[in-house]
Formats: sequence, structure tokens, C-alpha cells
Amino acid sequence: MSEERKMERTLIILKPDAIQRRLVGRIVQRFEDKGLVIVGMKLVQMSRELAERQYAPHKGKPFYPGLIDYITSGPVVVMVLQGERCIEIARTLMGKTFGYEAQPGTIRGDFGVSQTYNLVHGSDSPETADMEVALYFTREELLDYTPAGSEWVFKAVEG
Ligand code: IDP
Ligand code: MG
Repeated sequence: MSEERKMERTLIILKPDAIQRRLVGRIVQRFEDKGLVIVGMKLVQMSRELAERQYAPHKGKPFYPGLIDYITSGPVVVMVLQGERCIEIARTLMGKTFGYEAQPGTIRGDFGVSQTYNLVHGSDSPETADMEVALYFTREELLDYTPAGSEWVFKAVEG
């Protein structure tokens, strides 16, 4: 895959409820099924300091303290996905923020109803993705490879 084809990376977090509810495999499957490629993955217990960096844009909002408590309440899986337009594609797969609003067929729509406990995080722009990926992964931990059969999945995503 050549670089001019808008290859992107995005940070996905499977939040503590996804791990506690044993939904890791089923959620990862959604991203794999779509054709996004896992280039980094690990289990992490977030410190409050790390959580505050992750959610700095939300500091001061009413739900912020609860969000920090939630994301630090147990292990999370952090994962970097790669693919053309993967930031947008991953967020479409996740569905709207609140489980009760998210469409059936999306991760949040199929597995939850909560506002805060919504199972999954995905970066919202290339700039955010770069910043968020760097919070959890060194360059060496991200493995660039082309999965078998990619030519059948990625043909002309753009134009
Ligand atoms: P996103 O995860 O869909 O990008 P954001 O608005 O960036 O949604 O919010 C970050 C996270 O904060 C959400 O995923 C959710 O866990 C939590 N959150 C957002 N808005 C609310 C709220 O109004 N009440 C409670 N929790 C919220
Ligand atoms: Mg967000």
C-alpha cells in the first residue's frame, strides 16, 4: 500500500467495562472483520496521570471526574489500528457516544446503554491520534506489515 493512499493510524481503547464484561474478543473482531489492521496492542492499568493526559480536552466538564474514575477502574486494552480512513471507519463502527443513542450494528449500540460506560474509545482526528498513540506506544512497538489478502480489502478505498 503506497503512502499517497492516506494511510492512517488510530488509537482504540477497550475500556474497563469491555474487559470486565469479557467483550474484548467480540469487540476486536468488529475491527478485524471490517479490514482494519492491528499494528499495536497491550493491556494497561491506567494511572490517574495518564488518564488525565488522555482526557485533557474534557477537563472541567461535569462528567470529567467520573470519566477519570471509570477509565482507571481496571485494566484497559490499548490498540493501534491502521488502514485507509481508519479514524472515521473505527468511529462509525463504535457508534454514537451514548449507548442508548447508538445504532444497532455498532459496538456501543449492540453492547451497552450507558453514557459513561460505553466500552470503547477511538481517536477523533489525525492530530489527536498521533498524540494518543504516543501516550501508550513507542515507535518500535508498532509493527508495520501487510496482512495476507490486503489487496482484496483495500482496493480503491479512495477514488
Ligand atoms: P467519544 O468517546 O464518543 O469521542 P467524548 O464526547 O469525547 O465521546 O467523551 C469522552 C467520553 O466521556 C465518552 O466516551 C464517555 O465515556 C464520557 N462521556 C461523554 N459525555 C458524557 C456525559 O454527558 N455523561 C457521562 N459521560 C460522558
Ligand atoms: Mg472523544
